[in-house]
Amino acid sequence: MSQDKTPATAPSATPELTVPGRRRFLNSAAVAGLGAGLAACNSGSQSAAPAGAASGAAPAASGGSGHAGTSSQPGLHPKPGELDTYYGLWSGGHTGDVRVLGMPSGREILRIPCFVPDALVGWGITNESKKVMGTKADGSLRYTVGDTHHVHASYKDGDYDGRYAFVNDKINSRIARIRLDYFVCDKITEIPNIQGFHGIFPDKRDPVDEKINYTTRVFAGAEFHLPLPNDGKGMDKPETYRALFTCIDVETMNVRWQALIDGNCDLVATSYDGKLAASNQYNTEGGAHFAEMMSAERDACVFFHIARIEQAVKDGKFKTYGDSKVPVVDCTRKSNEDPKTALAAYVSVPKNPHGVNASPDGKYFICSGKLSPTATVIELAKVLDWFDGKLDKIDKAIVAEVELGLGPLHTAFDGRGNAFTTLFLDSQVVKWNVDAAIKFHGGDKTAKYVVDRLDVHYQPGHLNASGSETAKADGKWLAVGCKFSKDRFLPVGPLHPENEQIVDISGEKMILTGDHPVRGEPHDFIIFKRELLRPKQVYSLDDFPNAIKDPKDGGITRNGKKVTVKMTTQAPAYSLPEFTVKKGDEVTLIITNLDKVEDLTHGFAIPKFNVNFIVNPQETASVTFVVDKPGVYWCYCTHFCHALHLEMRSRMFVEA
Ligand code: RUQ
Ligand code: CUA
Ligand code: CA
Repeated sequence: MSQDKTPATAPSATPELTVPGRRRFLNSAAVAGLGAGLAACNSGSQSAAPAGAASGAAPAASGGSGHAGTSSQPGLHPKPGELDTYYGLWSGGHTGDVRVLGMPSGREILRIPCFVPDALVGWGITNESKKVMGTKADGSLRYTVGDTHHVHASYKDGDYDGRYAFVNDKINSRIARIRLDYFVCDKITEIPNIQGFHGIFPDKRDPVDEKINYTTRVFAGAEFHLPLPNDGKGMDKPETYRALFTCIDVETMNVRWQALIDGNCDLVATSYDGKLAASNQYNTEGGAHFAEMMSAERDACVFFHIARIEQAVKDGKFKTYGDSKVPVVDCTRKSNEDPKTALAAYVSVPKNPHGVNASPDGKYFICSGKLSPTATVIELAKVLDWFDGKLDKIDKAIVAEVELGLGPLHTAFDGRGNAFTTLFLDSQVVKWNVDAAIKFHGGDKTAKYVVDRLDVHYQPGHLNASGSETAKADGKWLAVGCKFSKDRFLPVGPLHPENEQIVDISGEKMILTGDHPVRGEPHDFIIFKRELLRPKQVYSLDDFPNAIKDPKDGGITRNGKKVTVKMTTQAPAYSLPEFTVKKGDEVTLIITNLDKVEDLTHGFAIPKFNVNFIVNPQETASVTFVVDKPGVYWCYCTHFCHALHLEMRSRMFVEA
């Protein structure tokens, strides 16, 4: 069965479109607006002529239509009661959250609110979550919008260690840390001096101390350049705007340092030896307008020598900007021409690259061309050679630059030497062999680097494979985040879900094995073996300094107009069946759930006062609100907990 065909029985919004026509239509729709920015295919291409460019058929595209469509691997559709074998952590985009998916089924298990309030759990309602999110002087939330793009987890010995995940907020330049024992966000840091915080990546070991074989830093790239400081002066001089690359400490979540660069930052990658971090740059032009950002034929991937940068900070060779105390070192081109002292190096990459991904063997970073139909393979040992004065030109670290197809964005790996790159404009994933590409680039024109092509539906952005960002890439499953789902799901009005497609990559050919819709608008994700996490289902009372350990310790205390109400829960009752306060009081309500049973979560809702939150087993949560209207208010449990869940109530009397 062709994956291109809408099944005859399915309703289609555009039944008149023939199959190749539809692909062409989508293609041209996606190209519109990129216009003249697209680089032409300009060197010998290898089965890499863009699909749909002439005939609508993809060359070497047997992956698109030749498969029976059945996977040889077990586990895509677990039977009822069966568990998935992998976790997936998905960014939620401008829903501001992180989603947990079971893989390979693609079933959504949890949403972890980070930057944006969440009504299910009371994120942004409880005092504890507001403290993480950040408040203004009046106690209200500083921000209620977010834009998460990239989720990555902490490492030990080149694999995930199950401690933390990190996610960026592009709108307000914040980074969130998620504890992977409880799947909750526990820290958010706002990064100074930047806008458009996009790429993020943890380091994988220490750049200096060999013994530290785990993540201690996270790096952040900023896309948008700004006047420094951004205080209203120099706004009309975009040529003086600058972007910064930032390093954050993972334990304190404080910003350690920033690096002033030329151009901007897009995605970020880190090396397995901890020595290098890099960011792709699409705007080396420093342009403030669309056309200016596409004027240069080549942009760059900027490499940071972490140990030297941190030595420069220690030596006091830095500046600060405005109110920020964060040390900023100089990583501009002009100040870093001597390799022996350089803090940064700019490797040239064709026109407006996007993703940069580290191969699991630790040897290469691969930059996807976006406006160029190419991927650029950079050998890290050679970058280090340049810093050591052993390589005369930094661009000699480029060991391959090969054509893949139109609109390459991101690359994943199978751990067997193959790379998988999304082609946004071609709506394909191309599987290619890195060693063969290096041979081809080195002059061996018989080297066949394209292994397979697979049509996906439609316009893929990120993709990732199981363990792809670790030394343990296992080459089993690939997920593809398709930005447009078009006709793949029942129509629901103008807003379409995205289409996450699951691909079996265990064999030579890619096999498309599943579609599932996701609520907008995930960007990136990671997939890893379930054994890597040991989540806890019940909190410890001691995790909460304000826990009420015994119902007898509950009750009301008053201090002027400030009233504290403490109660516990044990299904199906609150320890206080009623409590009395006065009009005008500022009430702080603290609830400890004393139930120890897994899955026994209670809610607490108070009508008319915008209070609703949950308390998980052995958790303590609190809210503070002002009671401005006398009357009886039935507080009730919102989270189904017991046969007598509806009876689980309390009364708040507000006296006039
Ligand atoms: S970016 S579609 Cu926000 Cu991750 Cu590449
Ligand atoms: Cu407690 Cu429902
Ligand atoms: Ca550019």
